[in-house]
Amino acid sequence: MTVKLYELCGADPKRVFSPYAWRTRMALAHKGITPERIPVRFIEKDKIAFSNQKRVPVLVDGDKVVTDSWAIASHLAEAYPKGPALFGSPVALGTARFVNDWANTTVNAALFPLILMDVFNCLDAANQAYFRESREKRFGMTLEQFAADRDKKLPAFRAALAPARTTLGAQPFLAGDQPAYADYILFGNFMWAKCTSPLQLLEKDDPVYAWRDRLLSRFDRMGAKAKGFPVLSSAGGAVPGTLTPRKHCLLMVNGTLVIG
Ligand SMILES: N[C@@H](CCC(=O)N[C@@H](CS)C(=O)NCC(=O)O)C(=O)O
Repeated sequence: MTVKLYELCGADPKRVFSPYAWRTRMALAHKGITPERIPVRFIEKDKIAFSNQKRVPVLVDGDKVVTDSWAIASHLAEAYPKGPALFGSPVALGTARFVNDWANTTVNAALFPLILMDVFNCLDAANQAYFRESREKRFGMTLEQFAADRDKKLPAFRAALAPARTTLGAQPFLAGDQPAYADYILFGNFMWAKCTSPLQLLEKDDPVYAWRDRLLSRFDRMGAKAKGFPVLSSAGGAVPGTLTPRKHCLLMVNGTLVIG
């Protein structure tokens, strides 16, 4: 039976960037499920109207329609008990829920201003108008005000990752020796950035950087191959956790210095 995944895309339907949909993509890959993928732009609500709500990801699994990335992960864990576990135990599920809430609040809040204008620039004019109106209403300020001085906000984003950094200094994945849904949660946030923004979020000696590389190379390099911007070592087909020797140049993008 075909599993269908509705996920958010930019002007280019190949640029799929929702952090929540990325969590679901990784969870499906973890379970060895290759979904039929349906790209949905912000204003294409008609495509997901059958789900009785307005957000992606939406998963259609047989006659079941599941919305919300956390609910989808819970559904997959229950419906596909065989193979590698997404959570591992009820206790691990409880802890992963904490990671989900941390990523959705602290990490998202620190990351969004850094990539907001890049997300905006990935959209076509009609979707840009929707994005501007809905987000300015949510933020209570213009997009430009929300995204101002992003270079000054980068250290706060890196500081927000301290719990993950400490854990990943002691073990290869948030879930332990092997990745599981807790990892895909935070990784989804990084894919949101990678698919929309050239900003280099992490320093090379950061344990989070090596962890992100390990996940980028997972599932036949699904993350590394996604339409977006290179993060340093994933750009050149590196062995996980190592840097491929390549020439880098410094570029100014939207007034920000990035390594290209
Ligand atoms: N709690 C939901 C959040 C889903 C969500 O906010 N998705 C965004 C894309 S990142 C969306 O579909 N937004 C539609 C809109 O803003 O109109 C989940 O975990 O799946």
